[in-house]
This record gives sequence, C-alpha cells and structure tokens, in this order.
Amino acid sequence: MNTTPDKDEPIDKPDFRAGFVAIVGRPNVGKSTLLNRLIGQKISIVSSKAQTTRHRVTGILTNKDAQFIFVDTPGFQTQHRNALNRSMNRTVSQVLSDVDLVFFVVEAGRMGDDDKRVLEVIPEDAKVVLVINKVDQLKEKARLLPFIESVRGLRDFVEIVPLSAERGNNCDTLISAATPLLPEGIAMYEEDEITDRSERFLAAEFLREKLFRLLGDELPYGIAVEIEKFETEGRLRRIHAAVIVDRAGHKGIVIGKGGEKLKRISSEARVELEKLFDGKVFLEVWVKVKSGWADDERALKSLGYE
Ligand SMILES: Nc1nc2c(ncn2[C@@H]2O[C@H](COP(=O)(O)OP(=O)(O)OP(=O)(O)O)[C@@H](O)[C@H]2O)c(=O)[nH]1
Ligand SMILES: [Mg+2]
Repeated sequence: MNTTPDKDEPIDKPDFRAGFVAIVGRPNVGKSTLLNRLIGQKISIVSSKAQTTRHRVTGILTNKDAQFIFVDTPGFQTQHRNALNRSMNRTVSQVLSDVDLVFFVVEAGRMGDDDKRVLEVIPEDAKVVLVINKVDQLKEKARLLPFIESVRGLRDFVEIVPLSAERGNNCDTLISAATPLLPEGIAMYEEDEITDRSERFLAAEFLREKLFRLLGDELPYGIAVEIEKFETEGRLRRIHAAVIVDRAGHKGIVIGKGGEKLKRISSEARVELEKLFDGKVFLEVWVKVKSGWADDERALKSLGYE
C-alpha cells in the first residue's frame, strides 16, 4: 500500500474545519474589499459607487486549520427599482439559505434602517458575526466602544469584530474568531484554489469595475458586460467583450472623444486581467445598445444574472 500522501488528496486532518461564509450588508460597506483582503488577492470588484457587486462571488482561503469558502454578495437593496435589483436581492437570500456562517458587515459608527433591513433577511437560526468595517474612518477612536454597545443587542451575534478591510487591520482576528465557528470537515477545494468562478466571468467583472470607476455617477447602473469570445492559446487569452448600455445616447459617453474613454477603460482592465491570469491578454471591447436590459428578465438571464 502506498502511504505517502498524494498531493491531490483532500486535506483531511483531525480538527480541520471547512465551510461556507456569506458576506452580506447594505451597498458600499466594504464587503468585496473584505473578501479580497481575507483571501489575499483581488477577485471581487470594488468601487466607491454603491451596488458595484451584482453576482455571487466565491473566494477561497485555506490555511492549516480550516478552509473558508467566502461568498461575497450584492449589497442588499431596500428599494426595488427594476428586475436587476430584484435579482441581486434574490442572490443574497439564496446565499444566506445555504451557508454555515454569516459575516454581517456595517460601517463603524453607522447602523441605519438599511443595515437593519439586511439583518432581518438573515435566517433566525444562522450564526452571525458582526463585522464593523472602516474603523480607520472613525475620527475619534473613543466612539467605537459606545457604538459596539449600541448595536450588540440587535441580535445574538456570535462575535463582534471591528476592522479595516482596506488597511488590513484586525482581519486576522476575524479569521481566528471565525475558525471554531465552521463545522469540522474536509477541504472541498485544492489548497491553491481561490475561486470557483470562471476566467470568463472574472474578465467581465474586471471590465465592469473599470466602467464603474471611470464613468460618471449614474451611467454604470445602466451598464452590463457580455463576453462574446474567450479563447486561450497557451498563456495568451483573447477576449472579445461587449459593453451593454441601455440608451443609444450613452454609447458616445462610454466611447469618449476619439475613443479615448473606452481605450483607457479596456487598457486598465487588461492590465489587471494579465496580473490575475498571469499571462498576456488581448482585450477587444465594443459598445452595444440593448434598451431596458436591466428590467428585462430574459436579457438578464442571458447576461448571467440569477
Ligand atoms: N476607509 C475605508 N474605506 C473602505 C474600507 N473598506 C472598503 N472601503 C471603501 O468603500 C468603498 C466600497 O467598497 P466595496 O468593497 O466595493 O463595498 P461593497 O460593500 O462590496 O459594495 P457593493 O458591492 O456595492 O454592495 C470603496 O471605495 C472601498 O475602497 C475600509 O476599511 N476603510
Ligand atoms: Mg461589493
């Protein structure tokens, strides 16, 4: 019998823990920043605009004690403006129904009605860790303790962890606190796997991030990205992507004078994708008008929304 450990064998040690952790909260509290920080790599897109994340994004962290399968979710919408908003909330509810642990993320010093609505969506029997993010933004550190006191009664939180996802402060405390809260079990993914989402999905997301970051305030909400072709030749990826806008008048804004805007957007996306895929990327982007796509269930399905 061969007793040397096989590299491909799942990690199976006594006391090892593995489980799914949902990261939920209202828009813009820093959920995706936290996911990226916890797994040590950028996988989920981030911007200063609310409602950046529209899909479930999985990030996997494996250490010697546990395997965390974090699931980043869209910010929970308190207003349902269209089918896209409903789809995003559905994603949050679906993720919440099927995890071992929940990180409920709020901003330090702020617990509004929109935060409390998210708390109501978390199933009663779920184990919930309250993550108080952006502590670096608190001008007076002395305000943190009274804030914690004022929110700790909202639910029977299993842990309360203040941190800064952006700076990385106290994120290791969150991991240590969450480890014993995961069920005992074997790893479900290989040690070096960081996500279960495809390169095709990540390419669309990274391009959408640049659109969110480089376009004005309102435009990104009417924008989606469709990957029309994704080919791999050795270490080279050839990607053809369409930026979907919902009004003909928006096309010119995305393209910009002499094509400058779109050139900058696709070049910034390409640079990040090359880092992520560790290989050369050819990214060709064009703009397509699909009126009313965000309120059209069929169009949403074809764009990969749940
Ligand atoms: N100062 C500070 N800013 C942060 C921190 N974490 C996140 N941010 C910023 O907050 C903004 C929103 O971050 P995201 O990670 O996109 O937030 P989100 O909760 O995923 O947002 P949605 O996907 O839109 O729901 C970005 O501008 C981040 O840089 C933090 O710890 N400190
Ligand atoms: Mg997000």
